[in-house]
Amino acid sequence: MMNETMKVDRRDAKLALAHIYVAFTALALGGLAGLLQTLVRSGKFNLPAGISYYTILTTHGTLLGLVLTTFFIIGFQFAAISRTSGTLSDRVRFWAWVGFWTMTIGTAMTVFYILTGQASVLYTFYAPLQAHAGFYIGLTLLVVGSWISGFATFAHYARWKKQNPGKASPLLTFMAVVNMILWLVSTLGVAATVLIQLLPWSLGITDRVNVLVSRTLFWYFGHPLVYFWLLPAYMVWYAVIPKIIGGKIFSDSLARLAFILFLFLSIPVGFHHQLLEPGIKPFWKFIQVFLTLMVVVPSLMTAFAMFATFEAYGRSKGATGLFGWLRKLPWGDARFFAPFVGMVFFIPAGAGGIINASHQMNQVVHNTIWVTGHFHLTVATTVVLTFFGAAYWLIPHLSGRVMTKAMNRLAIIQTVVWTIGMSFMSGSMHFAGLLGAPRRSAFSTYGNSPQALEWIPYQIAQAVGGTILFIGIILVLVIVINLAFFAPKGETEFPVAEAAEPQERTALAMENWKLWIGITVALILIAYTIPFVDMIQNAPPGSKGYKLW
Ligand code: HAS
Repeated sequence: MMNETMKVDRRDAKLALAHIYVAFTALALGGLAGLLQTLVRSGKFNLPAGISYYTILTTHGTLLGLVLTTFFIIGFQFAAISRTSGTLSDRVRFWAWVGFWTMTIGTAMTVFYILTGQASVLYTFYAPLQAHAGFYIGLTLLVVGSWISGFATFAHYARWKKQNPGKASPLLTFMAVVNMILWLVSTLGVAATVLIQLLPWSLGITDRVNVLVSRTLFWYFGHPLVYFWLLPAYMVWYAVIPKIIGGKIFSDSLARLAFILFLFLSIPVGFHHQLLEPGIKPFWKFIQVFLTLMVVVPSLMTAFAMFATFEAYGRSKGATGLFGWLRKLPWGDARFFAPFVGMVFFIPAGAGGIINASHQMNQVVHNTIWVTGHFHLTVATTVVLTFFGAAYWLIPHLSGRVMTKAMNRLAIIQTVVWTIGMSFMSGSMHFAGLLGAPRRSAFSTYGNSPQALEWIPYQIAQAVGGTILFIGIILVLVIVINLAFFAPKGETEFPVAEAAEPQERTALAMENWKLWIGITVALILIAYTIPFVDMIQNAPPGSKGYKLW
């Protein structure tokens, strides 16, 4: 018989699906913008009707980096906590819907101001570029909505703890809670810069803005943002993939420890995005680079755990030799194949991150399109392919349908198309970046300078890759629409693996939230207090706002 936590309740399913629909709508629009960008940068295409490249670039970054991710993650996490800790209470579900609508209204507002050309400030909205106040208000609503969802998640977790005293929470619930704490603590930075600096400045209440402070507050948020994207992918890798392949979680405690390390180390590292920024003393950059290299450790632990899971499963099926286990993996199952390809891509992607974080090498790549290549491997491949792989069981589970063999085959083709498209696009971005090609810029031959002419073949390769990726987006949308509305009715499993050797006491010790949040705050204070005070005390005159588009 099905236990009450085996299937996500129909009302919770509706909530999760609503988030997922917005996420995939953002993918469709943001993906189209991405295609147009690569075509413009090839130098062979001009946007019609005077549309600015930077409007399209802002649409792309905001819809894919901020909207697709946040909505998919929150929808997935609500489904995961409902599946593993029981149906949401009516009150929690009510607040989750309030969160959803606040986020959706915020998104609609933000997109309106971007598409009407009033906010071409890119997804990082760096001052002194100044957007219409409506853009900042929309973003604020998006963040406030996500906070409401965060508190709804905590309330659900607290109820489970009350009902199960002395027990460790289910792994997926624990992970969702860590991710939402990470999100709450980090979004305080972006909320501060938007509410205290950018919004009054765009409304004309203040005349000038302290650029360094606003960028610092942005990156205080911006780096943990990338782990907010990554951790749900790790949730799938640790807790779902072992079940799909027929194995067990290598170590529940290791998974929990990795998540706690992400909580500690994701936030006090924002300076690695500002290594070339004047106004921050090298000592503080050094401290944050050191912490950045520490935050690599939980990813290395994850790599180890994944290899161990695959190898243990393969050997249990009789595999021999160093890599014999590879042959035992379910290559024909898109729920496994898409995330696995994501993992493989994360090896060069992570290596690229370590290059970026190394202060001297950062001078070579900073503000070049190499960095764009880096994040198309990390978020747009590792994370996104894992989300696609999760959608292949999550959507039919929630919609009460089943994935047909034909759709599974299409999903395998989709993954291959993505692999080819991204190899072209991200690969050539990395190479062009090493030759000095800038990021965040439209096509230009810079007065036919020989150096700029060298970049053009790579830019054409990016357009080829971008076109292939757009085909990949069409394929995934076909699959998603099928799974949500047209696939045959039936039961689809929400796979959750068991741990090889559950260690309840260790797992329980991992829920010492006061201590974990205390360490997180202490590390933030150590890494940020002195340089931040310095930035305010020794601030140059603030900057007026610029609208350069
Ligand atoms: Fe990054 C810039 C450093 C990870 C996203 N990053 C960005 C930006 C984005 C981004 C969006 O230090 C641009 C922001 C902007 O607009 O300016 N990044 C790092 C480091 C890591 C890292 C050290 N980044 C990510 C992840 C992202 C992401 C994850 C999104 C999800 N990044 C930087 C730096 C910059 C930067 C600088 C600023 C550059 C500049 O100058 O502007 C690390 O967390 C990476 C650790 C990862 C690993 C890989 C572990 C491998 C695993 C896979 C195992 C595979 C298996 C399969 C099991 C060490 C877990 C194997 C099977 C086989 C058959 C082989």
